[in-house]
Amino acid sequence: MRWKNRPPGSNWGEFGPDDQRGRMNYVTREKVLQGIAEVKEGRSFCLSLPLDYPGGQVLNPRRAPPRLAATSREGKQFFARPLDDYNAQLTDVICDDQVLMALQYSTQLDSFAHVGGRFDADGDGKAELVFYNGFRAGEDIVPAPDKNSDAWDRFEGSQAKALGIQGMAEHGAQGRGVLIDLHAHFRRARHAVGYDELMRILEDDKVQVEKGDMVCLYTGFADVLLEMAKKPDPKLVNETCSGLNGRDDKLLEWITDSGLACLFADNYAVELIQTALTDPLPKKQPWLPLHEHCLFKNGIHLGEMFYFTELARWLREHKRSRFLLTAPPLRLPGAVGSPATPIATV
Ligand code: UVW
Repeated sequence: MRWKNRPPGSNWGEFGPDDQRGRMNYVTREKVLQGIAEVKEGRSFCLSLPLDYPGGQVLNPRRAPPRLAATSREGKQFFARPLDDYNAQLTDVICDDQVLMALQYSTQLDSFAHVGGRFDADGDGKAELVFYNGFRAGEDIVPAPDKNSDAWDRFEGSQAKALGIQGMAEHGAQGRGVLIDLHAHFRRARHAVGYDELMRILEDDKVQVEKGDMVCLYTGFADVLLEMAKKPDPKLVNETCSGLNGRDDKLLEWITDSGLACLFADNYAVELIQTALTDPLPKKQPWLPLHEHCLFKNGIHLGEMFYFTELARWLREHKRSRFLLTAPPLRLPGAVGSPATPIATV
């Protein structure tokens, strides 16, 4: 066993001592069939923003937008390159390119390596840096050596040897999606939605969440980003739209008890971030309590900055909330997060 103590409110060990799939284990063949049973019209919706949104680095100063560049060979750019440059008999014209981008810049999925906690898992009286199911920082989630330069690759070589995002890709990340339309209730008010309000919304909108469902929250935040056309207003992004209240223990308990498999939103962090990183705090606590509950304690993948607008409108018009959801990340070994272009099919 990797741990003697598990954090309160966690499910470590539920799927075995070495499990790295978490609640995706609930997305079984039966759940895929339930998702497929929701396909009645053959209509699909792209649930991704253009991956060069939000624009700039206002939302997160660590995460830079994508930079595209052509590949090259022998000093020649391989973009609109006619191959008769190499062989007079060849008629092909070739483009290919590469990208430099933060993997969690835009529409994205978080692996369980994204957020861990300082917790005494081995029972020696000292808290260590651990992740879901007791995987360790330093051994399993390994920072890069420091090259001491100002270049983008200063910390090249960081690696999630365990819990990387490729596990979700290997699962397939397909099942039954359920959309909860927070925007219909709160419009663009900045509001941290707690358990009582969420239960009222589920009842009013006749939405049922069952074990193994992939739950999606439409808040309208991605619409605000699109309207700002890649020049996000730093004040507005912190003053608009709803998110879950990660400090509401009843809400966290519901996430556990509902059996939901993963939680995706069109806002920045699924939960509403309630304090700045450096705000003084009265006691030790997580900065991102819903991330802690989902990624660290219970193996529930999060997805952020999805694009749900057209799907949400269609579902409301057709008095539906369920659909087939296909939301794989990149199968990129060792990565913590991944851009995504998920699809809903109704
Ligand atoms: C942060 O670091 C705020 O993470 P996320 O993008 O998952 O909200």
